[in-house]
Amino acid sequence: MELPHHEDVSPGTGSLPPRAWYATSDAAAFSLNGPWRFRLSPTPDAEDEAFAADGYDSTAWDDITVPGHWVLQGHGAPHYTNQLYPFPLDAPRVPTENPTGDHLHTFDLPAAWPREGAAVLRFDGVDSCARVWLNGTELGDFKGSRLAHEFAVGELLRPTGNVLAVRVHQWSAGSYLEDQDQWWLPGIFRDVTLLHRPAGSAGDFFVHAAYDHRAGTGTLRVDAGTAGRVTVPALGIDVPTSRSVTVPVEPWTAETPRLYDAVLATPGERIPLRVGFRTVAVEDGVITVNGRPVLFRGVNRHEFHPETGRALAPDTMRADVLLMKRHNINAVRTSHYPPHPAFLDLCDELGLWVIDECDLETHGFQAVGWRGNPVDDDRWTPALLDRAARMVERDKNHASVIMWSLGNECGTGRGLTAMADWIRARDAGRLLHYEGDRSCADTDVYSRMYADHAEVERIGRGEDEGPRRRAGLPFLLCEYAHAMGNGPGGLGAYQRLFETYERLQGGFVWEWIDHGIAHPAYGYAYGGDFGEEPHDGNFVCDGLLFPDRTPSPGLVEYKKVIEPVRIEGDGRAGTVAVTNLHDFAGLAHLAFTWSYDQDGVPVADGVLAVPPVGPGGRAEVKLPPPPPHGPDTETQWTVRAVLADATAWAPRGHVVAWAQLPAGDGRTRPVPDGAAAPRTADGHRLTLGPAAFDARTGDLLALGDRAITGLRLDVWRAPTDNDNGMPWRPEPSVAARWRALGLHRMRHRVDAVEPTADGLTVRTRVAPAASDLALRTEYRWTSDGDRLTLRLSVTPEGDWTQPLPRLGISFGLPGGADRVRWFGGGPGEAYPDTATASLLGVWESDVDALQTPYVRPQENGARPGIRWAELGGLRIESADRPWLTARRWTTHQLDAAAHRTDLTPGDTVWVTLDAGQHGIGTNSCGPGVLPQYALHPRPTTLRCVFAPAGG
Ligand code: IPT
Repeated sequence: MELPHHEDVSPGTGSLPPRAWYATSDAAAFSLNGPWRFRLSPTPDAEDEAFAADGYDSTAWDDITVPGHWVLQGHGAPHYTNQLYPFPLDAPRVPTENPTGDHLHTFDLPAAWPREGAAVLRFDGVDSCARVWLNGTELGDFKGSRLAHEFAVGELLRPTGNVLAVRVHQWSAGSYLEDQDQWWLPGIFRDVTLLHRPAGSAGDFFVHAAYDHRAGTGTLRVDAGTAGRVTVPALGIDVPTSRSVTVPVEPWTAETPRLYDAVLATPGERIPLRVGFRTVAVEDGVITVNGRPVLFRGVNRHEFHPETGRALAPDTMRADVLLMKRHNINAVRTSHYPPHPAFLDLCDELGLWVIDECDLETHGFQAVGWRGNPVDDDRWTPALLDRAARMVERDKNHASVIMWSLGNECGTGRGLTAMADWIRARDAGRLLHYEGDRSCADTDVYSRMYADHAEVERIGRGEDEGPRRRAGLPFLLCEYAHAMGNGPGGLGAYQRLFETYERLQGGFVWEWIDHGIAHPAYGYAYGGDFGEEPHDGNFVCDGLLFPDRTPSPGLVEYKKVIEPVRIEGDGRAGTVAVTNLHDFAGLAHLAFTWSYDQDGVPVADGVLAVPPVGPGGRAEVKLPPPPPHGPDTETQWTVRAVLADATAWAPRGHVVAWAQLPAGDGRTRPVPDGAAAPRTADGHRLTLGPAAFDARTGDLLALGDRAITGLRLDVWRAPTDNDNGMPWRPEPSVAARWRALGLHRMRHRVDAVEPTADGLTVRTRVAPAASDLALRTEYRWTSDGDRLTLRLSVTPEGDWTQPLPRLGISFGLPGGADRVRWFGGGPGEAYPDTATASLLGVWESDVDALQTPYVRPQENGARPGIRWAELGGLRIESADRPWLTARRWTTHQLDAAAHRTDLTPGDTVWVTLDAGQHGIGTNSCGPGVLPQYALHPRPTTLRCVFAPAGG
């Protein structure tokens, strides 16, 4: 049986060979983006091809916006799976139920369109395959969703009334090669453009621009399909194509993205080029650029927008690059397909190292032991080679692209080797990456995903076992630190390894942005929210940005951890050491400032003169003498490295790096003690200074005129995605172990309520059902008459083997609270292993703004190191620097919620003050909490002083 084109393994028919992509030239171009006519059919055969003929009446059809996905424009629905194919594995066949979108566009040529010359029609991205007709003539068909495809159309064009018809199938043989962890989103989702190709136009061209760091020279050679001249005015270059020329230049690096404007002029076309000179190599087992080792502070970027899916406006691409640069990110892996080419122009211009990855993933074959994997089946090799060539030819002229990646999660096979061989023969100037083959037979780097800290350290030391070839290769983590929900934790520990071992050249956090789809009922939808089966839930929301591109606390933490300048020192001695962690840049673009803070409030500031420090260098400088301060004042220096002048990516004053150095003696204020004696008032009410208690239960009822409810020991948190771990792993996650233990439903038995001469002591035994484990808890209340002091002590009983989610007290403020002020860490949330970016100061927020809007609700919003906090008419002080959270719902409501919209504020604000929080880790796809951040039950005390606010 002959298979229809969409089910055959071939990459397609009728299209032109791939060539370099460029945004503009002086040849005419005409965008066909805009409103098109659209008809959706449930199967490929439900409608015939008559729509492609001239004069077809499409008045009964709908409008659709191109570029776009039909499932995000009211036709059908998105479907999310991670590894699983959402259809039976029977390659290359796909289901008969195969949503098929017929697209029609009628257009007139612009008046200025040249009468002579050829023209091509370019599709920059169609998911998953297309068959194309112009004016009733079939041009051909293609697969390879995130790659450009061109057709020659010159002789078919007419001045007016051109009819472009495109039939797109959601599923095709190509879908087997596109099993990336993302929404399945069919449609013409990138630009459609008509390009005039005048006689003597350039054809394909390859800009080779190398840098010799010893000589300080660049060597330029442009090979072009049509001979012409290359000029670089700033360098005085004017040479024919194919001729090498060597001149002194400033090199291109991601830190110093020097581009030279150039022109490639052939008899028929002038193409503006932006040339960056740089040389990428592996020398002595280390990746170098321009002779220096580089450290990747990277992210994996999928193309995503919550309303338009993978159809991104130019502003969105720019926003991504600006956000990356402002967060100290210097590298991006285009997981797992070549991005819109305009994104790479931005990487060249603003400076990011790019691993350009081919549109290839066959992960779902893992479910059948990789049986039938297309990358190990010669019938598929032409399709793989087509994809490799379309990536390399399209993107080869970008200085930012320093590595080609064969794809992601394809297992191993001959097809991958064929791709690698082809790429090496075509472009010797870049390195080859592929994570899936541990032998590294085809690659220049040893790449892994989610390896834990201990293994990465062994690799760094060269103590890992493995094939010989691999032992000599540089190492990178193409994915690590899974940014799903609250987290990732443990970033700092990775960074220390990267900075310690030369072989470890950094990594790429998984991933840049949550793929939550804007949804009227849920806020943001994730897998399953469209009723689709099978699906992988909120595993699609694992980014450093929320879907609306606001940075999550994870991004703020990452920015701090990967600072390109390290500021350390001794605040008491007044010395500061500045280490330049750039690979190429000095520090001349930075200004250093200091402020001197008393109890979190800056009282003096100034500029710190830092001498020139080259990459890798270090300088010591002195701080000024500190201003005087009274006793019991907490003092510190805050030193910042800020942009001395505006750059292309951030304004002057933008903070690049900072540190806080304690300046005082570390003493804390004495805890006020009991002058007041308890008195029994009406029957069951007992007063102690400003507080009222229930004399029978020991419950705190009020402080002054402020009612308080339910104050008691609390160990539960709404499990995070990282607590929940990886659903496909057999061993239970920490959250599963917590629930099995019953930590989410602890029982509180009151053993004693004892008024004493100077206060009130309440003893309880807090324990889960069906277990003999317990936390013996003593609440010791005293008062100096104005303030109420709690000394909480907790003693574990029994053989505890699991960590606790948290350990502290929680209480309700009926009637609510709005503003919150605190002296402690801020402004955003922090947990034990995500607290690097927490800045000690006096902060202010409202309760709603304390919540971190994770797409799937979970524990969030803790502020660390609380010295004092004021909210709801209360002032709370603590010498033990607890963690503070405050929310308009209970932890149990938070735990039960599946979407943000499930959380409805009540009239009580629930406050928790924790002596300890369990770390976060990154176990949603990676290692769990490092031992030093685990909260193991042990005798614990927490002292808190409560007073009416303002009192
Ligand atoms: C890895 C994938 O490469 C990536 O696409 C994404 O799915 C990520 O995990 C998790 O979000 S594969 C995984 C099995 C390690």
